[in-house]
Amino acid sequence: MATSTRQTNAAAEKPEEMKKHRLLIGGNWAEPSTGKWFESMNPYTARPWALVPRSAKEDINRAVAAAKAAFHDPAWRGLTATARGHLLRKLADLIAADAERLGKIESTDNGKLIAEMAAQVRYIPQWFHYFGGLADKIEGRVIPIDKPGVFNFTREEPLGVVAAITPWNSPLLLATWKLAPALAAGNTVVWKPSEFSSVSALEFGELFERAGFPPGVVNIVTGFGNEVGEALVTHRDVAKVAFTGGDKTGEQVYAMAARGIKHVTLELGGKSANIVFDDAEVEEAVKGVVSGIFAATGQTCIAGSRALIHRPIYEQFVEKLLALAKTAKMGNPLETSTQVGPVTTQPQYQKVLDYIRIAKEEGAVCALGGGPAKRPECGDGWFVEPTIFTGVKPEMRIAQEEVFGPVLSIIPFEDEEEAIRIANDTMYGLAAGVWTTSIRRALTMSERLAAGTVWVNTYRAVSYMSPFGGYKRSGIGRESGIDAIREYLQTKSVWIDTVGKAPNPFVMR
Ligand code: TXE
Repeated sequence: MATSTRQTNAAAEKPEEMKKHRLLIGGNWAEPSTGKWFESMNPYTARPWALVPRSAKEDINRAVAAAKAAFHDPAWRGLTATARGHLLRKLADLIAADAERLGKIESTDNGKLIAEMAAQVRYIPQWFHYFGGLADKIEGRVIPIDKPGVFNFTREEPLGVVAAITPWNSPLLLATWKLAPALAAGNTVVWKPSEFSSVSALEFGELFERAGFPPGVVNIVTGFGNEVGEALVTHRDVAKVAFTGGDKTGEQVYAMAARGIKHVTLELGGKSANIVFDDAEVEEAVKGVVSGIFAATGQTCIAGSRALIHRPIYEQFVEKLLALAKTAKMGNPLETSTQVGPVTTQPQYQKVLDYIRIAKEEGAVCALGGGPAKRPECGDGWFVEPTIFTGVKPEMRIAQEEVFGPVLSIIPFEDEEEAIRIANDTMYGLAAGVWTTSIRRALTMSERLAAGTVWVNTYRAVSYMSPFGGYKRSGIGRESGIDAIREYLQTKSVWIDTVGKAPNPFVMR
């Protein structure tokens, strides 16, 4: 049962029982050089529940040095690709065995539903199996070179030390999208999880050692973006930055990485349109729109935060949508019956409420919710009522900017042309949904939508097999799928003379 008062809700965690975590550097569990820890908050109780090391540049330096040493160490560099793949698959098995515990930690740390976090952690092993399987299929080519007396071939080589910087919304899943291909390709990693949800990363760290990864291949350093994130991105021995987070931070990370001419992948969120046509299966589309924005409390990069509804079904659709959204059960994310949990962080909670105020000031009509959730089952937690705005104009801030919370903007459209124009008219391009029974429409829309993922008659589906990433300001590069491994490789061209006769040394061969 959900707790019913603020007092009982908070009493779930006792500060004196908080676990004091350590950093993973070079295979050792280390204290931060600062000698300081910070509290990780449970969004449901709004109370601290664990202590996370507050690292500094010195710790990043130690971690990058360990990763660099491991990269060159024969214990890792000398492994056959098959042996490397085997380690990844061993890790996958360990994660599967530990999934329940890790899912519970994630849910406690970021407030997302146990139903979702447990399912995510159970699914994570697939990435390690898939990329583990790819490790020994990274092949170069023999080039039928146009010059006689020369043999030319390519080698696909790892980049070196990869910085993985991850956010708080799906901590282990989003890290996995980076770690699995990075390790399969033979890189080493320094992982900096979000300061708002570091606990699962530190617990996950133990599994690398148990799987048999050599020390230093994966290092985990916790702390704040400006204190350790920047030190990591700008470290001269980091070859690549793989980042998921907000677009403003992504812009800074990109600029910092550019100064060091580093490889970069960025996944930066979006303002995805969920487009419903009058020929859609309406009941399914209603569920799809609800799942697009209220699942995970809207805190997903792919949130369908704009519902574009075809004019002929507009009134009927909005009525059904409101009726379903009203039934959402809020409360303790650790209860399997809960459907909408708290917002993960206090600043994010404030940001969501600010956007609700802005939408009202802009003249949008609040048809549902519109403020903090005061329900008894929400206790002290950072809960926001599932909120739906109608009367939204495409140019309003609420229709252009990423809220990252349970706030939906509904916009009507007249025809396909207008739907495309509105859907594509934001600076983002991560995902889009289309609800229609017309195959022609499904194909046309999927071609014309400027988004890295288009779902037709479904929403929020991802897989280790399918590329994921953004158009426009939603990011650079792709995660998952066979080509993702290329984001962690570089190509070397090797030329071998086969005739043993030096050509004219004063001209290019
Ligand atoms: O993310 P940040 P925040 C969006 C969402 C949210 C907004 C802000 O709209 O409201 O971003 O969230 C690290 N150098 N998304 O502030 O800042 C930071 O420590 C290097 C979308 O939590 O992007 C964390 O590990 N690193 C998103 C990571 O960057 C820095 C998921 C992400 O934090 C840094 C989360 C710096 N200068 C938020 N500053 C998605 N794409 O799914 C911070 N970091």
